[in-house]
Amino acid sequence: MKATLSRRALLRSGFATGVSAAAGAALAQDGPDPLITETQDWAIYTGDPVDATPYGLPIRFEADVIRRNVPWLTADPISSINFTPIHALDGTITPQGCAFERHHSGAIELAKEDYRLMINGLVDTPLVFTYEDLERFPRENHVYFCECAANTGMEWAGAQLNGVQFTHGMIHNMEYTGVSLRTLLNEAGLGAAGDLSDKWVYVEGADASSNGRSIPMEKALDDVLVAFKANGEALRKEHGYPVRLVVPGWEGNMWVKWLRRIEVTDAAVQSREETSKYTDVLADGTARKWTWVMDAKSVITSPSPQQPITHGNGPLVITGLAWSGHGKITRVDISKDGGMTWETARLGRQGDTKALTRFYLDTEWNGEPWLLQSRAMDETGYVQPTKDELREVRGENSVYHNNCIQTWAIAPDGKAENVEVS
Ligand SMILES: Nc1nc2c(c(=O)[nH]1)N[C@H]1C(S)=C(S)[C@@H](COP(=O)(O)O)O[C@H]1N2
Ligand SMILES: [Mo]
Repeated sequence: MKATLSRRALLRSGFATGVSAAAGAALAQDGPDPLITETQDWAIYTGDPVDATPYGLPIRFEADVIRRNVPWLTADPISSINFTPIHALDGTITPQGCAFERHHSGAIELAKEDYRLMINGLVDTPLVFTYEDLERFPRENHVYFCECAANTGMEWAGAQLNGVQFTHGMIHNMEYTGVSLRTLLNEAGLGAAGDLSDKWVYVEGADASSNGRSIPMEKALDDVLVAFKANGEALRKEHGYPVRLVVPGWEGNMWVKWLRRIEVTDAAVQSREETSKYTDVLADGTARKWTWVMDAKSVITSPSPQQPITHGNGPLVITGLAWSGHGKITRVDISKDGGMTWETARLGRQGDTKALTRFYLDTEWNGEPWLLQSRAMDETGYVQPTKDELREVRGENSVYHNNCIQTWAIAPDGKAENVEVS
């Protein structure tokens, strides 16, 4: 009770939220509240014993916070995608259990004992590592976002999917533990490769699709990780157990799961995943390729179509996520009028490089219709483009790399809808 009172006092002074209206209900204002005046079951009976749940799942009241897919999007759930419920999460870390999955031939089950990683090609000594071998190299910890290049890909021609989970949910952000790829390449020795500036590595997975991709040596020796833990625990099967590649800031397709082979080559392999797929068809029909970096992007996660305003007038927290494959997010602006005027949001925490950054705008809503947008800026000075600006450069044939500003129309009843403004 005391906490409620002091919170109200803070709200009244305008100190906590920067706005004057109170978000709480005045005590005793609407008659007695049984949740305050009556002793509840949970205070009378004991709860679950400690051995009831050896590995915990979210409480049943959160059963809605799950990955979802869009059945018509792909022909078969084996080669498909589901989406992170970003509308319902806060902070920046994505729990593995609801982090989006993208498979080209299903999620395979590969035991640590059966795991082998080969490094071959232009190396001094071709090597094969077991899982245990990998654990004996110096380890690093880094938080990075992984965004599928197709995230927001359905929105090019107009507003399509009515939920931020579906428009922007092909993204997750985890703390990875692993060995730098540089360490493993040096273990095999790169002397045989000669001049490294024009060399590549070709990485492939152990699943039927293999999902092979070519990565320039400069990136391979920079910040790429061979990861075996995410958010402190083993990778989940669907994220590549026991080992996946982490390619910070670059399109999710290059983050090869169930990593089985790394070949040092003197040219890109031009595999399926980097020619017929994951290239961007421009207005004149030609295709851009090697569009590896995910440009700065942001989106408001609440309010949003799956997260309408339900609490009536007064204080409102607008929140969302921003990220850039080029480094740190430095600023996020929010517009309530479809991009005519902007307010600068507060960053939940100074952003990590190539990781999700949470932003908040502590504001007030009194039933006005809004056209809500967010616009991210990164440390290179890049500003997230509008949809029209992006279309001018890219045309409407694209699927991948849509990092445009998203608009939610907020109606007087608090509902939100995916719309487009021009
Ligand atoms: N071996 C393998 N690696 C893969 C894929 C795959 O199908 N097989 N899908 C890729 C794609 S397109 C993306 S976007 C990311 C998705 O990673 P996630 O399933 O952990 O979200 O993994 C990539 N790595
Ligand atoms: Mo992807």
